Amino acid sequence: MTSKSSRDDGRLKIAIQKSGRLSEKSFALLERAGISLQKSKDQLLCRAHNFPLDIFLVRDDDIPAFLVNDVCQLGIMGQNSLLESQQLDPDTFGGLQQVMPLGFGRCRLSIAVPNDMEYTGPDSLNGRTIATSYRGLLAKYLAEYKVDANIVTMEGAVEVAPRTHLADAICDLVSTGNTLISNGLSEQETILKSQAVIIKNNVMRSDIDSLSEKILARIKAVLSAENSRYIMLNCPTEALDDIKAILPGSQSPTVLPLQGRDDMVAVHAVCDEAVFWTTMEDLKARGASSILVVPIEKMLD
Ligand code: PRT
Ligand code: ZN
Repeated sequence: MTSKSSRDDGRLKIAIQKSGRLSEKSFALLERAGISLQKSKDQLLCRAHNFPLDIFLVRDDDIPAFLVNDVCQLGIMGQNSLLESQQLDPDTFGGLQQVMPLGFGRCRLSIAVPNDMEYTGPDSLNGRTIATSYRGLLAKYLAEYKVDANIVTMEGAVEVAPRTHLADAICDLVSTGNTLISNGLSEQETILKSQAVIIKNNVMRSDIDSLSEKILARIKAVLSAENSRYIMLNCPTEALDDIKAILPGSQSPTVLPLQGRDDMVAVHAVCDEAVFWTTMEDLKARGASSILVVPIEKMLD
């Protein structure tokens, strides 16, 4: 009897965070890309019904290892975690590629110090102890600025380290900044800006690679539709050039005649940027009327 191992079953495997800040948005993105999943967060594996694809639900820190061992071929994780793995172990993880930023999970890796500590620049950290879960990225930053500081590695609750005298300063992820404020810390240096990304294994079997390309194209389409708007308006023919010039991020708009009106046309355009009220007011001031801005559900170039 021949049985294919799960690695060779011809299905693409994507690793996403099982539970945490990136988990729901990762699921939602795959669903918007037309993948129908049976959600069962207790399991390690989740099969897609309508695409040869399995989702592995794992801890975010384990995603790079799932990829380099070819258990999974794509992963969704924070750039911060990927870059930290690559910094700590370039031989193992250096070949993983970031293929697409996803626009969620935005945060920054920052150095913060107690409000009452005098801080004039990275030099102020000389001889100090800094607590962090990002030893690799912090050490790289300190080396770049020629700062000689001690690093204490902590897995969590980094923000309490100065209060408990475990460290003088911290280096941690920040999004709203509320955690720093409520712990009497002030943000001083941003080491890295991060968001969720799709990562890819550098070597992939060709049949799996074509599945991966198909999913990546769908995800790209979802993201560009999300950021785009379809705009429709009527305007005097003579104002057309003016109107086209201020349509935000649109390529060539479609211009249609308006029945019974020689002096007016309808303009339809896909704008790949936000359309603000101020833009609509500018369009109106240049003679546009009946301006409609609608979201786009799907878009495939
Ligand atoms: O269990 P597992 O290991 O999978 O999860 P985890 O606990 O390691 O990760 P999780 O879910 O906390 O974060 C996953 C990813 O979300 C991170 O690697 C980042 O890419 C991204 N992300 C975005 C954040 C934040 N924003 C964030 N604010 N990760 C953590 N934080 C923490 C930060 O460490 C600090 O404790 O939130 C606190 C600060 O938040 P603010 O809003 O008060 O500034
Ligand atoms: Zn983690």
